[in-house]
Amino acid sequence: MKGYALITGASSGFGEAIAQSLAKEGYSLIIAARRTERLESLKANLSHLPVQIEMLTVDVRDEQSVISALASLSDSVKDHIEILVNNAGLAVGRGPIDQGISDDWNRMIDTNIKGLLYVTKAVVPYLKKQKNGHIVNIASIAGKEVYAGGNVYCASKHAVDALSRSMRIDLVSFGIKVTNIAPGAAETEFSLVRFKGDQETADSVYEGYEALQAQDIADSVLFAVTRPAHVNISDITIMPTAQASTSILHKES
Ligand code: NDP
Ligand code: 8X3
Repeated sequence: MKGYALITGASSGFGEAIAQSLAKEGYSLIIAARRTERLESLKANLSHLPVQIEMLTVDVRDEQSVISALASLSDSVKDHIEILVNNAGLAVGRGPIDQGISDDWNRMIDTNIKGLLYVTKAVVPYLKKQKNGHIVNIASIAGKEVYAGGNVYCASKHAVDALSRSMRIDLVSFGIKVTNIAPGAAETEFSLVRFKGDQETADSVYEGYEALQAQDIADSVLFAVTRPAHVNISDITIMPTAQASTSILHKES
């Protein structure tokens, strides 16, 4: 019988699709995000599957709240966490460094880097108990390259990339796999969040080409976590066919 997969940012986009795919694969879930009603609806949608689903309403930026959320789970759940998907994250704003807004920078750094660290630190003790613990970090091609106006978001995802490589070293002796997934442009609520609710600008990001969909990322996660015990997929970079790099996106006019 499969254990639990804890997925942060499961209320939307990649996290929601990853949760659906892992539940269909037979994993029980711990789904985490700030929007409880979204988590409730995801849980209801998966109720036909023979898996357990726990919900954690948590802001990953708040370390104490992360610790309390984990503590609220029963031992029978915590002791069977096999997979952690560090997916919660966001970009806020896009523009030159000297016009950056400190609050936007803090939101990205606190969520994408510090939040990932808080959740990882809280969950690793349980993964160590497993023979097949696995951490999947959702980074970005913005963690491999930089692009105009991407400065702090790119820096935060470069940090995720570095943490994936560091975790692999720190956890290798415990048999814990670490997979870094670096998607390119994918159509989720990401751009709506980045452009602070400006739907028109968000929609324009995905016009003129076929963007990745959340399910494409979920398929990558599923592939990584279903390899044999001796195989670790270290890194997956996945882009739309129309994208060659962070800055080169072939759009039909
Ligand atoms: P969405 O905006 O659709 O989803 C983001 C998720 O993160 C939501 O579930 C949100 O939940 C959660 N989240 C954000 N802040 C917090 C927080 N402080 N505490 C807990 N949860 C939080 O975007 P995506 O699905 O596209 O993004 C998922 C990840 O993929 C992010 O790390 C993003 O950087 C990365 N990524 C996205 C790409 C894209 O083009 N879409 C490409 C490459 C990487 P809630 O608001 O309910 O808390
Ligand atoms: C999101 C992809 O290119 O908008 O991580 O930074 S990009």
